[in-house]
Amino acid sequence: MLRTVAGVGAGFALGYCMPKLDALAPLAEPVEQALHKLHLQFGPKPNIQLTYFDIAGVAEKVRLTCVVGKLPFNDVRVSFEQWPKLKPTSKFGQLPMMEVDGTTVAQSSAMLNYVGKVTGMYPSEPKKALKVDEVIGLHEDLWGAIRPSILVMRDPKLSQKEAQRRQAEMRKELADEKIPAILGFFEKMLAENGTGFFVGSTPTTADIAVYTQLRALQAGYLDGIPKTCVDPFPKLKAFYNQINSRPEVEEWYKKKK
Ligand SMILES: N[C@@H](CCC(=O)N[C@@H](CS)C(=O)NCC(=O)O)C(=O)O
Repeated sequence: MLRTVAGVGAGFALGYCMPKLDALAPLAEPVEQALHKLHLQFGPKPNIQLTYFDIAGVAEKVRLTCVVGKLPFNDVRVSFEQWPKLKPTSKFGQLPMMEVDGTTVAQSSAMLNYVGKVTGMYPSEPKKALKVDEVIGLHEDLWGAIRPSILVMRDPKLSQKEAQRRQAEMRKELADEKIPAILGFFEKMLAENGTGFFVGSTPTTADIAVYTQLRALQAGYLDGIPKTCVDPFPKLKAFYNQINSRPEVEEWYKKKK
């Protein structure tokens, strides 16, 4: 009986408060960011070591979230020559690996979520987090589309010439269809959000993941993918330029690859 009364009371209180909480929603983001900044500045910081090859690859989104979110980390780079010795000691036989206060984890997406939460760049509000995850899922689809065109060159069953022929064929389809289709979806999302960021009005892990991807696409090291592939998407290009010209990002790329 008491439980029923308490349940009805709580339900009523929630029903009464919710519309008012909704009205407070615009304040939530800046307040949350400010609290995170204070916590990062004065609270205990996790001790993070991120180990990866000396390339951008799948770890760059994690590194750059730490950089933009001002979360110190130990940036360990392993050469391809060192790797065969290290591989048997790694968690899943792959890099990156991240050590957080003595605990080692693998999987760059888990690392990105973690540093996003610590820096406040992964929203705690579930609907915003859902949007961030949606963008990150699309960026993973784009990598998934590109990956076979990289792996084909390592297929032991193919001659060098045949691998090159297949890669060129895949890259043409990527450049003409798959990449513009996904970049078009990104463009539409930016237009819908209207702040220059993918979600909310401050950088999230989604922005950083897409930025590092656009950076790789425009670097020109994927044969057959034109460096200009982002140019037909003005909002995406402006988004890229805006992240690219943040002082901490410029500083980072002055020092790193
Ligand atoms: N899903 C993993 C993929 C990790 C992965 O593919 N790592 C590659 C480099 S990007 C690797 O360690 N390759 C060396 C090997 O497998 O021996 C992640 O995102 O962390």
